[in-house]
Amino acid sequence: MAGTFRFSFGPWNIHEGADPFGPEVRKSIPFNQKLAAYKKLGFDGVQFHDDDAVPDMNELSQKEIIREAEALKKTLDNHGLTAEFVAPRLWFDPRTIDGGYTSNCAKCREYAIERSKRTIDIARALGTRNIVLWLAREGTYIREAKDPVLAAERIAEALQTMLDYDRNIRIMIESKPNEPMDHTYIPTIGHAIAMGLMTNAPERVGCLIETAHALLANLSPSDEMGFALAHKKLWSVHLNDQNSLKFDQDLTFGAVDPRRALNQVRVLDKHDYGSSGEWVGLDVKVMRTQKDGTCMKHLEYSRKIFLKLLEISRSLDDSKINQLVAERDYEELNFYILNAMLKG
Ligand code: XUL
Ligand code: MN
Repeated sequence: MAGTFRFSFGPWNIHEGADPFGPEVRKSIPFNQKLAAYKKLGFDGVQFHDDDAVPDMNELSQKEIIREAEALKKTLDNHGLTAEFVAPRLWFDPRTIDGGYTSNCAKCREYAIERSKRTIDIARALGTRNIVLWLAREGTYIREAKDPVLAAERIAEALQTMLDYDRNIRIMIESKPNEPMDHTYIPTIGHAIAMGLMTNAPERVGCLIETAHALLANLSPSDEMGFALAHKKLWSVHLNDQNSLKFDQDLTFGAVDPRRALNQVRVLDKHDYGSSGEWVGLDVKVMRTQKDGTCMKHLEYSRKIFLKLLEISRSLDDSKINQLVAERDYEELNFYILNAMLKG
């Protein structure tokens, strides 16, 4: 019997529509109202940045942070929701202007590490062992600004400090090649997996693959997923879509290239993604043009599209595919897949 999937997203996926060229266009939806929407939209898991869970955490002591996170855990329980992961937001603070773990300033690096430890405290209180690192500013605008060898060593040292701080956590690195930086130090999933090997607990370092981030590196998201699955390192995903090489668009899953989306669903399904508790996470932006009251459809529809593609993938006749592969009739295979999608 084929597996079933459970879905998650982060509260930042329901937002007010500001972009670099204009202000908010929708009213803020209070956090509790967002939580109340999860189940209705078909989601059971919540992804958190540390300060989504504990706002203004830099103003609070470690004890206060843990107390707030424990209160949130009760709220999640009341909603029947599970925390999937917590990620340190290391890109907003003035101390992380030039990076966190790779900053050239020792005091700023220290801040990044301390903040990451608080993220782990929050994760523990929320009942998850998963820490996601999207290393937003660990890179450069000009190459001469940092030493790339030292940068890799500093990221490894930060990972090690986190792994030692709590021997139960595991770290999922979310690679992205650019934005906000010109180049980042962990642009692809191969880099993410290799970073784990620089620690003494590589079995607790895996990855999260985001569709758009793979596309920004001009790579195939389903092949990236396949590579990580072969290494047993695919511990989460951020499904979305992207219309060519530009800023990170976070479009509704499958909106640009449904076949590319089908192949992501297919590789996950065929290789039992989810059977060890992995979530199907979405990281999708609301179109700026959506009005108040219709700003959650991108989540509902991304999930529906995933399930429709799953149905199509499972309807494909594997013996027919194997036969066409054996005959090397890829033109026929191409038509078979497209025909199934266009009927679907
Ligand atoms: C940024 C991105 C983030 C991470 C979580 O491109 O995808 O939302 O997923 O920090
Ligand atoms: Mn993401």
